[in-house]
Amino acid sequence: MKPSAPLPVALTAEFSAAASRPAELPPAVAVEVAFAGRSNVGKSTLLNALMNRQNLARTSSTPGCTRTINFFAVKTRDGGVLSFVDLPGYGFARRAKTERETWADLAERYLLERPELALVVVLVDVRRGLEAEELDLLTMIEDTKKRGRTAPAILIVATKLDRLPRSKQKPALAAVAAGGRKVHGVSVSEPDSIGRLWQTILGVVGRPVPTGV
Ligand SMILES: Nc1nc2c(ncn2[C@@H]2O[C@H](COP(=O)(O)OP(=O)(O)OP(=O)(O)O)[C@@H](O)[C@H]2O)c(=O)[nH]1
Ligand SMILES: [Mg+2]
Repeated sequence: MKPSAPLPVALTAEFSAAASRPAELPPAVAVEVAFAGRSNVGKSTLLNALMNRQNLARTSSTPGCTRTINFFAVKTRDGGVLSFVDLPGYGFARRAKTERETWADLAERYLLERPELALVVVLVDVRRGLEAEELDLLTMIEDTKKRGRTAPAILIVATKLDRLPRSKQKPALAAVAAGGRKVHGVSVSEPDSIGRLWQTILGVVGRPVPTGV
């Protein structure tokens, strides 16, 4: 018998704030989990799946959909509270240089300077694997320690598993994991993969409570 899909972990989820420049970043109200990756990799789609909501985060088949940092307040079934943070994608070549610099200014400042940021989920398309941009991003986050701050935990998620035939999924995931990194494979059409990701996120951030801000 096929196991039933896990119960959704998110009890409620709502949009709480958007920032288009560092000065607009809202005060943190809970532990934050950010989703970073190339444009079109599936960040906003994955957030909707985790929050069990169809269209709370805007998605599009055209890269460059999310242009601001968007914050979502999520309550979990066991009483935890956390913020999910949808970052604009990088590597979107059609954008003007000034716009790319604006991304770097906003997203890098957020990723490197946010004390409440506990976990960065780095998304990679399972068919592309980790490329120079992803490796740069991982190094940048890991180097937070060198600047005397606590680095957030990192979790690599390989997206769009369903785009590969089953026989190719394992080798593709192993290629992303080469170098000893732990990788989660997900497909938004596969609720079990979303449930497993939720458990890993909660394993990192614990049962978070509001910061009381
Ligand atoms: N087949 C398949 N398609 C997916 C999956 N996840 C996302 N997509 C598709 O990928 C496209 C991009 O998804 P988004 O969630 O908007 O991507 P994003 O990373 O937020 O993109 P930006 O906001 O531009 O940075 C959409 O057409 C989604 O339907 C998946 O697991 N499987
Ligand atoms: Mg998006």
